[in-house]
Amino acid sequence: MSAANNAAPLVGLVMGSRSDWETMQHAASRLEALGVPHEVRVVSAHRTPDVLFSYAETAATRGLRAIIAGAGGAAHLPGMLASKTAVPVLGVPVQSKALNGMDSLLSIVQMPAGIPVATFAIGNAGAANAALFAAAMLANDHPQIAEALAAFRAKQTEDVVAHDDPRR
Ligand code: RP5
Repeated sequence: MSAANNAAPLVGLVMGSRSDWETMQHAASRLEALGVPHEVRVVSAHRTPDVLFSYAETAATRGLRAIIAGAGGAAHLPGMLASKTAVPVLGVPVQSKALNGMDSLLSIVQMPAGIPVATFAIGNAGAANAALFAAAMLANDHPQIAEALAAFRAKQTEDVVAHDDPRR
């Protein structure tokens, strides 16, 4: 277990089903790599609504500063969490089988005015970017996370520059 997971969690990474882990692991691995203390839970809006309420109601007092919520289909988890906590919610639309994640995307992004959910791309890219965004939100108050984020971006740039001929 890494230092990021031993410290009190700053980010809650939740998903509607264990089946979402295949996607949401891409958020977890980024948080891990950046040293962002986080926890991971399955919290279903429709199968465990009481758990959802309790998770959201205790999020701020437990020290969470962001919640990354992934869900697919009629993806009401991020919006319901946001309605029960002032902790910022970052929604990740999981790619559904039936509609390729368009259902998830529209369910999460189309929040009526008043309860915002920051919405990311469908699938793995959205999960990864939600983690990077959460790290950026924390960077001002946590210099080690700021450094890790800067190093990640610098390496990403170097990798592109070092392999700028796609034939090689
Ligand atoms: C949603 O329903 C979950 O977020 C998941 O993406 C989708 C399917 O869930 P399972 O039937 O695989 O548990 O609640």
